[in-house]
Amino acid sequence: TNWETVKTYEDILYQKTDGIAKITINRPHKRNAFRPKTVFELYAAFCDAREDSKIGVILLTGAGPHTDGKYAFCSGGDQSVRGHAGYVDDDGTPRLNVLDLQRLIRSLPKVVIALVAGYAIGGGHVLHLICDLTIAADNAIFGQTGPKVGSFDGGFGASYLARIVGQKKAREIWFLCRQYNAQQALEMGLVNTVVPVEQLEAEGIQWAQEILEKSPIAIRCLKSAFNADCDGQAGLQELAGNATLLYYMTEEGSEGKQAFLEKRPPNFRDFPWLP
Ligand code: 2NE
Repeated sequence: TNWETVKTYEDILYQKTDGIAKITINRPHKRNAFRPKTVFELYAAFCDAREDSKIGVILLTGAGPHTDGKYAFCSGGDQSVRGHAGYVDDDGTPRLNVLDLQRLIRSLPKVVIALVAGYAIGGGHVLHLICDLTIAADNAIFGQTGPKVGSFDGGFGASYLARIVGQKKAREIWFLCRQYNAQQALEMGLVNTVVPVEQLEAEGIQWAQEILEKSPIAIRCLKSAFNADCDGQAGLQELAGNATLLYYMTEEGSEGKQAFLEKRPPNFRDFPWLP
């Protein structure tokens, strides 16, 4: 694939090819753990991909293998910069800014596919979880560690996990902090498919290309509909935003604006009150 670098960052790689953006967490020496800076960079790249109307699918992955031969998607928050009230960057401010990133990935109206090779652990597990689809390599390992390392994600990390794998399994995952292999993840419905690690990116591109053949508005309405079921008023806002978008695209919606600009009363009389 002919990947073009969009912008150079310190902790991530950001590339695009025809219709597809690829965002790679690039801290393999830390199993791709994120610090606040990593998350700010991820957020910026996701915003760029969201704003680019040529991009329909975003692949999120981790750089690897590391020099020790091991792979990681992401091992969660970088515990070495975890301070008194959150993860601390050079400015000394404690943060949990990965929560902003989770909401962005979930709400942006394009398809986000996690490509997981090796560890998706802790906050890294939650990141794959909130992506629309997950393709796992056969060496993928999934799990939460919060109760072991003094943390927890009671947001999407708990409730959305339970929507996906069921209450019993979600409680097992969090309460016991075990690790699960790719086959077990597939059986739980935690991932969409499992492929040999060397095929992971090719499979992601194949899925992306199939999606790119489909109708962008149908896909964005479906994503917001799936979200609305779990996301309360924020979910309804997304769904309703799509209704507004479609309304703006009608002559009827346009008549209101046109009348205002022409300083005349709107004429909606010709538009039908459909059954
Ligand atoms: C991922 C895992 C299971 C891999 O184990 P292994 O044995 O393959 O590698 P190792 O030796 O543990 O790790 C390799 C290097 O990466 C660093 C390690 O410290 C080690 O560094 P060196 O000793 O070579 O210098 N590393 C790995 N993960 C790191 C991390 N998260 N932070 C900083 N350095 C890390 C194993 O490494 C592991 O269990 N990692 C920790 C997983 C974890 O507990 N993550 C945090 C969960 S909490 C969280 O993410 C979170 C949240 O709960 C709520 C909101 C936001 C975030």
